[in-house]
Amino acid sequence: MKLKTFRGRNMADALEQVKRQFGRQAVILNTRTATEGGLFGLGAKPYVEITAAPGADDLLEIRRRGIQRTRSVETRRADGAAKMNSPVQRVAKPDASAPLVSELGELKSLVRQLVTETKRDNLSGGSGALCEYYRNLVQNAVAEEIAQQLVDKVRTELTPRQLLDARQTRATLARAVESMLPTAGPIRLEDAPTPKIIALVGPTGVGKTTTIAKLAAQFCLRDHRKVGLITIDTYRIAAVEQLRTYADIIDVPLEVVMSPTELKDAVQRLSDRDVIFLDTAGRSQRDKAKNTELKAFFDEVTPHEVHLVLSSTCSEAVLMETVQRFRVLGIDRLIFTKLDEALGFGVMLACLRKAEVHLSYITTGQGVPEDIRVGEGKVLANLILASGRQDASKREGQNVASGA
Ligand SMILES: Nc1nc2c(ncn2[C@@H]2O[C@H](COP(=O)(O)OP(=O)(O)O)[C@@H](O)[C@H]2O)c(=O)[nH]1
Ligand SMILES: [Mg+2]
Repeated sequence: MKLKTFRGRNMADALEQVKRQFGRQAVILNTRTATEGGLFGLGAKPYVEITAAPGADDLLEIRRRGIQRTRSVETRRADGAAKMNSPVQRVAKPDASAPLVSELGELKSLVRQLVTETKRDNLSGGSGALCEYYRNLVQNAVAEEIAQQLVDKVRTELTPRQLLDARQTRATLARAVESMLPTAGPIRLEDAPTPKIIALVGPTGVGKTTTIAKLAAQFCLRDHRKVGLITIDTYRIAAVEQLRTYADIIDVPLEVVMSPTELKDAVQRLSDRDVIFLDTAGRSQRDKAKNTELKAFFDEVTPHEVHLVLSSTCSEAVLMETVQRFRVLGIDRLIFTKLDEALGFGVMLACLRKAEVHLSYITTGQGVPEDIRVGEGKVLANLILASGRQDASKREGQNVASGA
């Protein structure tokens, strides 16, 4: 039996092709809806694929003529090279029972193939489009059990007919991912007495100082708010100089403090500011003693918000260990940096869910002040659903450009 796959813009188009080639008696064996091209599903073109066989008319015709089939049986040598056996000539008996047996054998193998494909689909999400999105999620470092939960949610929300619509399936999946992401929105100055004190904490080198420079520049230059900076990063001279350079460029006051009492005095001196960003020394997530020391500073001047800065290039295990170590400081928000260097965005989803802390910002490069944006669920969901592992900064750029 000849099987053929037809691809069309939609179901009607693909069916028309089947009818044209195999006639009205064609037997439809499988249909599949998928998409091709586009980024984040934007601009992706859906198509429908139908696998069909010639209909009963063709089979009767084959039987009427009697079959003179030549079959090639391919076997493999031990060295892996393919070897073609001599063709086996088989002449059909005049009563046509041989072709029937042969058709039956082929039907059996076809059913076996369909059963295997169905099993595989069930494991990874069901319909063609969902199955593909499941693979994207897992490739983007989303834990298999979360990916399964997400596709299950989509399957309960949509009817089988709606699941054939790739666009609708993707939009529903994106909403499901978004609903799993706890986000806090940007820093708001209206909900606390001024100056609002925002502390950034986190391991060494994750991008705390750079992120403070980005935030300070945005609040000062874009929002015209009075910004002050304090650093208690006294462990590395270079680190203070780094922040001083940014403070000079943005033209905001910087205070360097060595003790909790000095911190209190510095906040007093900056009491005319709308917002004070507090930079802290990079501490290893394993260095519990230093976190306790930092807590003494925070006990003296309780920050209104403590944002834990995490690098999105880290594994879920490292991120969760960091969250646990810094909990002693009272974490209110998470900031994910270096999305431009991340290999998969799924770890952020797992970390936000497990830590039960809301996301405030994401950063996407070393550029000050432009490479920062509010961590919106929609943006993250698009990144998490994106297919393949393309360059993250390009994907992020796409989102910014599209206003997503
Ligand atoms: N690629 C990339 N690099 C970043 C990002 N944010 C910060 N960095 C770089 O990471 C390095 C450490 O940053 P820094 O702010 O000094 O980290 P800190 O020790 O936590 O204060 C610097 O070279 C920054 O330019 C980001 O979003 N993407
Ligand atoms: Mg620093």
